[in-house]
Amino acid sequence: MISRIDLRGDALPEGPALRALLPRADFDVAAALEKVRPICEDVHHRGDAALIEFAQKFDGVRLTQVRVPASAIAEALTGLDPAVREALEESIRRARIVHREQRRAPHTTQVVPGGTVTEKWVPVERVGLYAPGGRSVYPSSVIMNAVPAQEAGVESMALASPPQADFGGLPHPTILAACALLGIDEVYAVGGAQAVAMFAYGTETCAPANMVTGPGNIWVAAAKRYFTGRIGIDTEAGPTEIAVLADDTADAVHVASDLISQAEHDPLAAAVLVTDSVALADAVAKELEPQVAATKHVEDRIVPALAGRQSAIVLVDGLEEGLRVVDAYGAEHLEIQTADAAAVAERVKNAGAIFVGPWAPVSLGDYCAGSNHVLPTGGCACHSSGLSVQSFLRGIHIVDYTREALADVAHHVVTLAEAEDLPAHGAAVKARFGWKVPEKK
Ligand code: HSO
Ligand code: ZN
Repeated sequence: MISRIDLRGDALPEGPALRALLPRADFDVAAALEKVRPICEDVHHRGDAALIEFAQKFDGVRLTQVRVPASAIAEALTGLDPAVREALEESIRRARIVHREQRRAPHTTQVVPGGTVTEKWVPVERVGLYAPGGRSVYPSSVIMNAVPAQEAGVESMALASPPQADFGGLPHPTILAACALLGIDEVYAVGGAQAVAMFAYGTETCAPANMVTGPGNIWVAAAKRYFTGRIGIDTEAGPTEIAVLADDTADAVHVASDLISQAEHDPLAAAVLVTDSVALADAVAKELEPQVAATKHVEDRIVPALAGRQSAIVLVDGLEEGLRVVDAYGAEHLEIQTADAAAVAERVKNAGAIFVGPWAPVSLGDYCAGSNHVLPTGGCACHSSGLSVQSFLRGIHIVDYTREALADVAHHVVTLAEAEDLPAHGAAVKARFGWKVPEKK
């Protein structure tokens, strides 16, 4: 069901050449861009009327308004299974514990006597969260997006999720219930690229947002790319990935179940085992069969995900080579199932999140570890981080110099201005000292 890539024997190539040997899904956001452009521009020009038309066309739902009434949100919470409510509340509680500690205090640096630079942190004013519908109804993702934004101090937050024909044209009730638990009362029954456009441009009923976050399909990712530069985004969020770095101390049953757990998301999801143990590789490959047979979502997602070119068991000579492979891959989620797993995790440079040892499966992080599950995919872990309080903050430098401190450095400013052929820059300093460069001290 899963292919093998044997990298044993020869020395591993460097950087991009090593990356090229590793499996990865095609997720062509650029190709989708042309298709979302007219949708986004239609929302720009016709606002709510366009959103209502798209709901009919894409979701098969006849809407009279796009805003979800407060009563529907309250009813969704009343109707929520108490066990699900308790689990969501625990997930929120743990996420708050972690994200609260990510808040940043302003910091002042005394550069010279009389000259300071203070960095203050200001939350983004208004954020639009997207929650997918259809195959992926993830109230946990609402939590993972809302909690860091709230802990960052974002004042205005709205959520959009596709209208569901099965639920009277409202978003999925569990999504609405999660909103109620998080205190989000501005909710729109709008899905896909048009939801991103609604937040980017604003409509008659929805005020424009400064930033849009949240997972979605390729159309949502393409719309985020379309608006990059106009609004902030989290990541484009490609299909889920799990990589497991394991040696012969790992339990094949655990490794197989963790690979399947992320394959369950999407036929394009990636599951990659990197190991120096042929015995473990064989045991995991064997173990996949009964475990896959015993679960749901087999033919539509798990089998295509595990059998796809994005998934593989990668054989390496040893732990050092394994580390080089997982760093080259830069997985969204990386599990370390080796001897001395914590020390091995310390050495990893590229991963969205790292799960250490036998008792930290990725699914714990998906729901209840306190960590965030919105993580960079597609190798973006080499340059980006997962969602955090920091994602919703802007750092602003406040420059404060006295007359003396400016006089002290004025000659350098004037010299650099002349070197860049920008004499007016130098003049702005000279003007403050009778149009002369103050004497060097
Ligand atoms: N593993 C997904 C998040 C998720 N899992 C939501 C379950 N629900 C991407 O990190
Ligand atoms: Zn998951």
